[in-house]
Amino acid sequence: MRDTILAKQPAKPSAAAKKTAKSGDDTDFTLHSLQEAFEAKKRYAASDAEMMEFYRQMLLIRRFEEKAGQLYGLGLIGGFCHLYIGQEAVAIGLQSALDNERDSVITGYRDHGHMLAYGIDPKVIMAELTGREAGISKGKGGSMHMFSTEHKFYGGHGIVGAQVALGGGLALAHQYNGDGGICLAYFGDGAANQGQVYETFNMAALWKLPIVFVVEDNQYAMGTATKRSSAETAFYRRGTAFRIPGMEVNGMDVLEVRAAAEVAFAHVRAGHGPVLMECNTYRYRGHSMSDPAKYRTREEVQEQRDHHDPIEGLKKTLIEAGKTEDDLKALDKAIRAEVAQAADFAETSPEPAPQELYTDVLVEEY
Ligand SMILES: Cc1ncc(C[n+]2csc(CCOP(=O)(O)OP(=O)(O)O)c2C)c(N)n1
Ligand SMILES: [Mg+2]
Repeated sequence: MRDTILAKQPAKPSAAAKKTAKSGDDTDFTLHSLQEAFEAKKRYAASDAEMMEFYRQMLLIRRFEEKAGQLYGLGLIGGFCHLYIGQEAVAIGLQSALDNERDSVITGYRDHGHMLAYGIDPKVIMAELTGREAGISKGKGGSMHMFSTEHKFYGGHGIVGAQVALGGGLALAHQYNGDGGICLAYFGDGAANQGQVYETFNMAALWKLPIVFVVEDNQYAMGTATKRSSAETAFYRRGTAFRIPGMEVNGMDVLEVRAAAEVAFAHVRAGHGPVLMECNTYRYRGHSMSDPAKYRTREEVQEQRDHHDPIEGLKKTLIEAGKTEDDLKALDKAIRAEVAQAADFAETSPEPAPQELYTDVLVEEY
């Protein structure tokens, strides 16, 4: 994956270096411990029903985001709008392995896909995008600031990297309350260069917090390619100094992401502390709806669509497993109808009353 996008630096120690290191003093032992378990069984052995469900969920994100792009173009969505198209396998692969009763999720502003992956109703997400009262944040958060504490989804954050430190806090709450939950904290390759990320790594490792840090390396931070901004582009290595095991995952393959999730979550649930997972992925659209993406070629994007698309990839596996083009077309039709309904709901719902401006601003009781 990495070679096909942008050349990254050599990541792994040479075989010779590995050979001479004794397990006791091999400083990279911790780093690679989970990767080896994951590579032993790199693709999750999904049942046909599970595969269909992954396909449905990824397609729902794709169609939802396409519709959001259209509504933005029509002026129905204000402010910023960052689409998740291309990255669907990351959220679905990981969140399908969560225990929704106990676990929490936090991410940045590219959040619609994560909410859909969590099973949150597309209608209330779309209504939030269009700033309506029925939106999940009562129409006051918009694309970047959506929350559902009911679903243990803690945003939706516009400050790059802030969700990592907040995720550390969520993990501390899981540990303190002994509720058995883990936190999944997503952030981008650009956010990975933020100082607070490393402060959080340190405390999370020291206190063995139940958290999986997920770097969604979509190759760009706004218009800046990772190799132009990052001294170490193998992001899974970034926890080494804190003895956090790293995992390097093809984020365009939902079954691979799911297999990695199983290994990481088991480690964290067993009380061994955090894991840092790098998912290599690609965003097809610009950084936000206002970005014409002139910093990369059309061919580069097309190459990803043609050869690495997560939905097309799973479609191939499904067809090999006996599904027909017609089965998948019927599913697409149903999803398009669901998304169209969400858009109608969002366009026709009332806006919040003016007095809503003064609610949910300050916490009055603790
Ligand atoms: C603290 C802070 N600095 C800068 C910005 C402006 N900004 C918004 S998104 C972004 C790029 C982040 O890229 P990345 O972490 O790779 O996430 P992606 O957008 O690719 O999902 C920047 C610099 C911000 N919102 N917050
Ligand atoms: Mg990025």
